Amino acid sequence: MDNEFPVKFYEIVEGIKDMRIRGAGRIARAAVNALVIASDSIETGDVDEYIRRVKNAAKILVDTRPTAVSLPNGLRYVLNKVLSDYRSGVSSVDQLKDNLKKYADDFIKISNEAIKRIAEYGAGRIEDGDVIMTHCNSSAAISVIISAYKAGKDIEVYATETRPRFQGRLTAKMLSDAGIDVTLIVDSAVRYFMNKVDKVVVGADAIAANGAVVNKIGTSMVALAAHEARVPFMVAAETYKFSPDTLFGKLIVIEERPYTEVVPEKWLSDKPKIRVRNPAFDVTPPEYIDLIITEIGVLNPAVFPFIIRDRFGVFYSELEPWEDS
Ligand code: RI2
Repeated sequence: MDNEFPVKFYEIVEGIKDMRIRGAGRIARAAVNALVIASDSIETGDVDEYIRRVKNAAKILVDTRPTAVSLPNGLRYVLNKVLSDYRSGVSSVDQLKDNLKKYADDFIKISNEAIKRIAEYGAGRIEDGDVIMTHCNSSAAISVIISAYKAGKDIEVYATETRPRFQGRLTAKMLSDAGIDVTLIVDSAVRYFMNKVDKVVVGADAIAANGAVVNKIGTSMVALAAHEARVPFMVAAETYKFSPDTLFGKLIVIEERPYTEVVPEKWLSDKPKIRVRNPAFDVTPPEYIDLIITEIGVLNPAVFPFIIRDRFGVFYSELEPWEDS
């Protein structure tokens, strides 16, 4: 590993890669924070040099995990604004550093505020007495469930354990710490329990231009079981989970993680005919999704991309600000 940036920067990079820092929203905030650390460490009075090195830091961060679009979107938010300042003639490195820090703070604030709004809007869709199923560990989905509970609704949750990394245990702990009754189930018990469930709420790592949701592996099976049982399936996601690249025909890359997360290396070592695959995410088609709960409102998946495009505007030239133009 090179040492162009401070140790703390690389700790965040490695933390995102090996999932000590995980959850799409948290990854984005951590990456933006790491960009500030890198920016502050650049010792030069030459703005061109500064911009080149900040872009390099963003490139290192964007390569850590390929699927959660919140990560590039957070970096895009900050970097595009800094590049715009640079192009419009800001010629002091210190000024650009200050601006970058401010834009990063803005993004983190937007991100935290979004979760509060989602919690508020989503809780409105949960009724007293509801049994809710969730998959993996999404701060957006959990905020909806806890907010409904705090509003006085008597609810109960089924949480899948979420193989192979068992993020469901985190979810069960977080919800039970909030006072909610939780049943932890193996992923393959989803259909078995679906007839006891009133609503499913999950998070998202990315939402495509057709309204399809990319989330933790197994989500599409939960959606299928919910669809069959006529159980409403809701996704809680900040608008920066929308993948602008998909508007321009690009596909969301599904991360495939090491097989050692599934079986021990030793177990596989004497079985040459066995291959273990470990995709971290899958795609749930919009037909199986009833609602997407965002900070700008509760949306039907079909209209989601249009609203996002109209509201925020997406320009092809701004998609990869870390690349040299
Ligand atoms: P929030 C997670 O990915 C899960 O797939 C979760 O549903 C999604 O991010 C959204 O999480 P991973 O980092 O942003 O565990 O809602 O692979 O917290």
